[in-house]
Amino acid sequence: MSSISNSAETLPVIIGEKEYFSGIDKISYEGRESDNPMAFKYYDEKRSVAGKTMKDHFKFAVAYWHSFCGTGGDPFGLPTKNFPWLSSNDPIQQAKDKMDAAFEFITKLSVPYYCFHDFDLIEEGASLSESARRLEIISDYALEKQKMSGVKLLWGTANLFSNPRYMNGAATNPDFAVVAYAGAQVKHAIDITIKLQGENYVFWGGREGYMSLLNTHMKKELDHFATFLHMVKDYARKQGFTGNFFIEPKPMEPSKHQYDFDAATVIGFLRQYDLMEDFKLNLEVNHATLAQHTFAHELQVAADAGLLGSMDANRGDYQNGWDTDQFPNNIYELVETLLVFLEAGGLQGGGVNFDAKTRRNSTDPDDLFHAHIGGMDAFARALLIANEILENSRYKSLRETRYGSFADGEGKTFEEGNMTLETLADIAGRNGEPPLTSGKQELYENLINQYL
Ligand code: XLS
Ligand code: NI
Ligand code: NI
Repeated sequence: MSSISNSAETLPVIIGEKEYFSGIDKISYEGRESDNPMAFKYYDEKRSVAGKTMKDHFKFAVAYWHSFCGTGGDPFGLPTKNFPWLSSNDPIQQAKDKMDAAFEFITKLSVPYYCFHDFDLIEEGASLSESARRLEIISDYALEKQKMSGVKLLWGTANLFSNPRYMNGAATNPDFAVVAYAGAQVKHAIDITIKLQGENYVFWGGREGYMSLLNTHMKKELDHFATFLHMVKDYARKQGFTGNFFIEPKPMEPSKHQYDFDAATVIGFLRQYDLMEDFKLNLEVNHATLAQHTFAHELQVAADAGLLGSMDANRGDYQNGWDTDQFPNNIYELVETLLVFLEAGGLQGGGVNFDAKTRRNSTDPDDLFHAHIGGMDAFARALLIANEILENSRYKSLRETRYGSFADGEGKTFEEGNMTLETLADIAGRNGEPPLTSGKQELYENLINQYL
C-alpha cells in the first residue's frame, strides 16, 4: 500500500493488494471547458465561496452501503453488479477486499469523508460476540486505511432494519428482548465510531414505526424510543464522544408509517423528550419528497430550529413514489436548497453524504465515478449560483421589503409581543380594508433562472 501523507491538500491514492478501478487516476478539477469525463468541471475543492472552500462547505462523503455493497438486486431480478471485492467466501477477507476497494475509490475521487452502517463493513456474525469480533478486526483495518489516506469518518450508524429480528422495530419493538439486542448492537456501533474518530452518529429508523396501528401502542413505542436514545447518548458521552447525534427523518418505507416522519415531527419529538442539546437532523432529499415536502422546506425547518446538522444527497423520480436514491443533477432545485444552506450558515457538524446509488443497469466500475463526479459538480455549480444570487441580486432585499411593515412602528411592537388583541383590532378599525399586495412568486423564480 502507498505511503502515509497527512497533508490536507494532496491526499494520496490508496491501493490495496489489487487495483479495483484500474485505468482511473485521481480525479481533479479541470474546469467546465474540459471534455474529460473523469474530471470535475465545477468542484474545485480549494475554491473559496462565501468565505469557505468548497471542500469545507460540503464535506462530501461516500456512502459505503450503496457504493460497495449494493449489487443491484431488486424484487424482480437478481443482482447485476459483480463487484470483484465481494468474491471471497471468507467474511473477514471479503470485508478487507471491500475496504480496499472503498478506499481506492474514495481516494481516487478525492472525497474527504465516508459513512457506514456497522454491517456494511463486514457481514454480521451468528452471535453478538462473533459480530463484535468481526467489527473489531475490520475497524482496526479501517483505522489503518484512514491514517494512510487522511480520509475521515463523517458518521457511523447501526443497521437496525435488515435482520429479521427487527421486523417489528428495534428500539420500538414490542418485545424487550429485541430492544436489548438493538442496544447491544448500537453500543458496538458507537464504540467503532469513536475508535475511528467519527464526527457524528446517525439514527435512521426504518422499522421504528408501524405497519398497522391496530396492533401498535404508539405512545409506549415513542417513550421507549426516547429512553433508548437517552441511554445511547449517555453511554457515548461517557466514552468521550463529543460529536453530534443526528436523526434522519423519513415518513415511510420500509414501515407504513415511520415515527421520524419529517423535520418538524422529529423536532417536536426531540423537544418533548429533552434531546435538543445533543441531537440534530440529517436530512435526505428523497425522504423530503416522500413526505410531500421540498428538500428546501426540510432544510428551512431544521435551520430555523438551529438543528441543520447534515444531509444525505440524492433525488427521487417524479414519476415514481418511492426512495429511488438517484444521484443529484437538478441544478434549479439544488440552487433552492443551497440558498437555504448558505443563509443558515451551512451545516452544523455534518456534511453532504451521497446516499445514492447508480442504476441497476449501470454495471461498469467507472459508472460509480460518473455518478459521484456528477453529484459533486451539481452541488458545486449550484453553490456558485446561490452565492451570486445572495450577493448580487435583489433576492434578499425583495424578501425584506415584503415584511417591511414589521420593521418599525406598530408592526414592530406586535412582532416583539407587546400588543394586546384590543389594540390590534383598533389598528384594523383605523386602517380599514388592507390593500392586496402581490407575492411576486414568478419574479423570485426568474431570479434563479437568470443566475443559472
Ligand atoms: C434509507 C436511509 C438510510 C440512512 C442510513 O432510506 O436513507 O440509508 O441514511 O441508515
Ligand atoms: Ni439516508
Ligand atoms: Ni433514504
